[in-house]
Amino acid sequence: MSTLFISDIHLCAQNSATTASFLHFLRNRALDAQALYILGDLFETWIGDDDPNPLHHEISVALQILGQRCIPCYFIHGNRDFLLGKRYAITCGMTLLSAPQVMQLDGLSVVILHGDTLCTDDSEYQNFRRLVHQRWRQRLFLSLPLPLRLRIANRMRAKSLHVNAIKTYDIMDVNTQAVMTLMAHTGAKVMIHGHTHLPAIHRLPGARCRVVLGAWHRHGSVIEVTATSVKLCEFSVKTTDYS
Ligand code: LP5
Ligand code: MN
Repeated sequence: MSTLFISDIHLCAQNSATTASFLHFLRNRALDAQALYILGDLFETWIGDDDPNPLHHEISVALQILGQRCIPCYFIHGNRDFLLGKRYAITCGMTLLSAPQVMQLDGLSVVILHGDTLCTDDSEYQNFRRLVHQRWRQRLFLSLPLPLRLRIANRMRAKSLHVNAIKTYDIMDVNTQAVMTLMAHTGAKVMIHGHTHLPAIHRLPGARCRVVLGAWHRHGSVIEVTATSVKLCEFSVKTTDYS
């Protein structure tokens, strides 16, 4: 039995191939898992649990199947869906976790997080993150009419795409010192995160490693942890054949 980790699926109504692939994953591969951890950016954007988007209902119904099979599902917020709240999590049967979260898997100490907080060289983003994580701003935003919230989110996405095109990859990747500090602080042997869309297994000093999930664009990405291994797997989003 394995514990599965995924992130950065970026579900949205416009990308039906990714939705189909994710539903296939939930109805097949995930049913053999011991637990499923979603490490943020499940959705392209989240503007409130009261958004009547039919995709949200479709995904919650599919996630409920895990609960019915006694497969726990956990969710850590990403930078796109940090407003996903308890109300939606309950309809999915997901447990919301704060990050970073340290867990023991068959005696292996693992720290999990979305990954955006490790990108400390991107000071512009970290400032933006601090602002939008203020509770009062979030409450104010969530009290606005849905069409206005959607317009603001679209403006933010457009601005983000624009500034990301100018930023270097180095700035948008994780900061090595931030990684080492968190590993030392938590005592974890393995770190699992997403966000950077740069799937890889990075060996670190002291027999430790950092495993990075990919985004579900052309390929799906999943990390499987068993009692004996930590594997990063990619599969075609169209056929969902595992490799
Ligand atoms: O998301 P991605 O991969 O493109 O880039 C991220 C960082 N960008 C973001 C912004 C999100 O994409 C926007 C999400 C909208 C969520 C829903 C609305 C919630 C509103 C809540 C209000 C309380 O996270 C990007 C990083 C990149 O990852 C790599 O790490 O670089 O960071 C930025 O783009 C931040 C910019 O550097 C500065 C922020 C510009 C936003 C200005 C907003 C103006 C909108 C005005 C509306 C009135
Ligand atoms: Mn992200």
